[in-house]
Amino acid sequence: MKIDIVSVFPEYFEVLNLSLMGKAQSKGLLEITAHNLRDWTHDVHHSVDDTPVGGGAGMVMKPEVWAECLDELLDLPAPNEDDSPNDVAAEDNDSSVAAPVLIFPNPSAPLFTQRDATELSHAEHLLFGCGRYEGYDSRIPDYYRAQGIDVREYSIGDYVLNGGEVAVSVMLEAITRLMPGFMGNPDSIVEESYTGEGALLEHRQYTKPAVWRGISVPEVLLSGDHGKVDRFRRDEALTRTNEIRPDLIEALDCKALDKADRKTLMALGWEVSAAHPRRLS
Ligand code: 6GU
Repeated sequence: MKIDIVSVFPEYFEVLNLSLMGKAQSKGLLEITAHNLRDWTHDVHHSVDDTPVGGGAGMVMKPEVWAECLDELLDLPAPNEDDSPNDVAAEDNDSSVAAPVLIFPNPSAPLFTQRDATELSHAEHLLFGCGRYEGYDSRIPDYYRAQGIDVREYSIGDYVLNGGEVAVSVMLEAITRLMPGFMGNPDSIVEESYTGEGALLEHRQYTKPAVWRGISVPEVLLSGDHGKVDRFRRDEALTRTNEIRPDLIEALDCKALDKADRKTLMALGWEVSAAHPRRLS
């Protein structure tokens, strides 16, 4: 997977040379390049932002600098300035070549989820554009969408960061660990929270010793009865999800629940005979 990142702080992405992400790069699984947006400026101050049209606080990233950069990294011809703005539809849309996905972190965009991470883990080329200041001119994503590029804007949560850099490293970690060959033990991603059909929070984990500072691990985990252990963990996942993220219970497919799941959910106050569980209040 080829990954290009554009930022005014490309040094930030040196963290991607560490740990599993660094290993994946030396194995040739990932090829990450962080570019400095200011390399595409022409003025002495290397300015990338300007005041917002319509007034207001802060600065907005200029479309011209971004476009010079993105045209080059996406291998698109720079348009003729006299082209009608309505003629921007994709010329040859050859979907057989590795189509790049252009991603802009944006706190006002839809949430980035495990589903997005899974989908993007199959892409061959990702290009991230990190905004700073009050954001980027909205015509940038609009323009590249009109060129036939797959453009995504994502937020990573309901809080505000100073720029997209942290969000890009979060998204990249979630995406790349799902690539075949990335993890030493691929089984460890199968059972995790937020994956698979019924997304539940994971059960609690314990290691040895069985009693530590007077606190015992649950007895059933020592029983050696795999059926009982699986059931205990599944019930714990359902119980914890009910407490912490009832929205994930509401999203479950009742048809995918076994008899014991239904019994546990009913005991927790859910009705399970419709398509999705419904809370009995
Ligand atoms: Cl993607 N960007 C910024 N600046 N803040 C955020 C975010 C993104 N997601 C949550 N907060």
